[in-house]
Amino acid sequence: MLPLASRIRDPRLLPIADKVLRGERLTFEDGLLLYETSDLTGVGAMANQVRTRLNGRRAYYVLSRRLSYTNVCYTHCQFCAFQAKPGDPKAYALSAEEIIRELEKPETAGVRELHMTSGHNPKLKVDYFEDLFRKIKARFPAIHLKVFTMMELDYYARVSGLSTEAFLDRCMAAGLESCPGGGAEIFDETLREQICIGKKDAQVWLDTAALCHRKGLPTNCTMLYGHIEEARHRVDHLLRLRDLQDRSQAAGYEGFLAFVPLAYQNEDNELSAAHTIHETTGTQDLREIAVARLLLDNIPHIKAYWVMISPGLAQIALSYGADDVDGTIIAEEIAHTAGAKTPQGLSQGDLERLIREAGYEPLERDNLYHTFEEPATA
Ligand code: V47
Repeated sequence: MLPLASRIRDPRLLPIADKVLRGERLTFEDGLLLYETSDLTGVGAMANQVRTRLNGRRAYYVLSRRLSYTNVCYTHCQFCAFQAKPGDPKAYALSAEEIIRELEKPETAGVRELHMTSGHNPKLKVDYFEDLFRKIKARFPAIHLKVFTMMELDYYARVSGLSTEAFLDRCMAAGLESCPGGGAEIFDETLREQICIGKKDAQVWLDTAALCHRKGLPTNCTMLYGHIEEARHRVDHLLRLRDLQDRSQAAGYEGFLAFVPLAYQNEDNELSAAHTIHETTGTQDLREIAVARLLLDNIPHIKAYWVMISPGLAQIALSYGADDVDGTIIAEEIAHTAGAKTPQGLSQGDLERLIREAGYEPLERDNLYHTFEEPATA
């Protein structure tokens, strides 16, 4: 392979390339330059260097099912097209029995990860979740329960009259095994007041993630980009995640497993009605993946979330720092109500073909990145 420096066109990137080769940590200013430079292929080459060091030619995916138990939400996120207020004809909350029936459908056979996030619905309290998790685990013991954004944990603990720790203890005893990374949006407090009115501040998200890590519950992390934020907000967001991961790992916990950049979907939501916000472009999406791989030196996996950036771009993202394409998903709603044009799910065969054709080795994983020798019988 050509030396890294020969693939860099913007000379300002050369000191960053030296740091990348030496495995040195990048700074806030480095992050700004990675966003500012027009040399995207140079940024991608550096990210690919790190990706190869950490994950070789491996590209992970999981047989997963996405499900939202309610769309009723008392917070007011301007970017969200999924939420419904009580009394809205489209408002719903699923019972445990309805969720089990959904999971019994043939298309869900073989699924290893159930990823559930939803609105903030004050009618759902800790006993609802305990009952739901126990019933799912009794019927499908092999399914890993990945549930609650950090904001949901904080909210559902409060409406249950419990501390977040007590709420987590009860949910973990009932079967909760990890948490997805949603709800982080963008940490900058001024922006949060504009895009997620009524949502708790960034520190609540970070403190709740730290608590999950201390309790041995792995989580993912995300960043919503491509709306009204600027490069400095994104660098700030990524470095706050890196700081927390440092603290979790220093204390001996696994912490964040994966970072997922979430490309803003701009239809049917108040944020895009109030501002002119274009769909994110391919270069913007690739740059997010690459910058994340370079700045988040302590988070093992970076996901190319095909639902929001398209399966085709997810293939290319594998050479820009990503090592995971998320999963089969089956029935995605949050991005699709906000205009995503991608399929609602992909088959295991589709994911393997996408990965192989991009030149990588597809590896089916479980939620904790253990892999399987034999393909699962779906
Ligand atoms: O929490 C809401 C965001 C999240 C929009 O952890 C939007 O493995 C873009 O968290 N445009 C849900 N984003 C998705 C999510 C996720 C996805 C894939 C993998 C993982 C993981 C987590 O999507 C929400 C919110 O932060 N969101 N509306 C929108 N219009």
